[in-house]
Amino acid sequence: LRLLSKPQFKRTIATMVDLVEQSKKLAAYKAVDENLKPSDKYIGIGSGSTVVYVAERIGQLKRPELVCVPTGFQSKDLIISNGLTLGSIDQYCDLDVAFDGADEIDSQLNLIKGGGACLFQEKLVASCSKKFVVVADYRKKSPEKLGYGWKKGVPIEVVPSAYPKLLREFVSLKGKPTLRSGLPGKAGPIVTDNGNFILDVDFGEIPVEKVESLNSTIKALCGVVETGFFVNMTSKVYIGEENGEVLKID
Ligand code: ABF
Repeated sequence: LRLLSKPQFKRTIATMVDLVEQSKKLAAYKAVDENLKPSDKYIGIGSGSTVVYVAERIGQLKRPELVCVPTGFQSKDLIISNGLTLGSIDQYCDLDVAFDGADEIDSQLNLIKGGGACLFQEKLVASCSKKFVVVADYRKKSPEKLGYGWKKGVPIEVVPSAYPKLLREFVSLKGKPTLRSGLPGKAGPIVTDNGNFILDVDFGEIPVEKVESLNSTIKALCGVVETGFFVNMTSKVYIGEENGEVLKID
């Protein structure tokens, strides 16, 4: 890229961005077309930029009987702006299918999620759903190991008063924890929809076979609300590839 002139560089970056967007859209549309059944009524809608295309596709289907349950503020907006009917997880805790994005996906369909700080509600919605369908672009594949991909570390939602104690415990577990800071111009840590903090803990590369036990160890610590590991929850993954194809894994 460094050998390119400025206009060539700009064009190359624009093409890369287009490619990523195109792959997200293809994955999301295919996931909806193959998984939203005529009998389905209650749908979970996740967060992030790939799920934008899920909501767009569901909106195009003109199915007024569908009730869509969001995983946070952004997905609530998405549901409304696509003309879909909004529900909430405490009203509808038996969902037919839920669609969501991911930060990393391994070969066993374990995920790291939580880059957008909505991991608790995302896990709640996924665990209330008969089918959990993940949509992503090709950059999210981490077949053999998690924790070293697109974003570094594992997001963990914690109760604010417990975070100093948890910082120490994550260091004992050989992690490097960072308290996620607020939005630019906003001092202090980010606060989740549930009033909690997020610790991003870098455990280095986590081999697929160790994900489940590390997740259990973290979940057992007092003060941890949820981890960004999604283990044994995913029914299917749709990945938009660079060549325009969609890889389906189930
Ligand atoms: C949510 O959005 C998060 O759990 C995950 O961090 C992120 C994926 O977003 P995108 O589709 O923009 O990559 O699903």
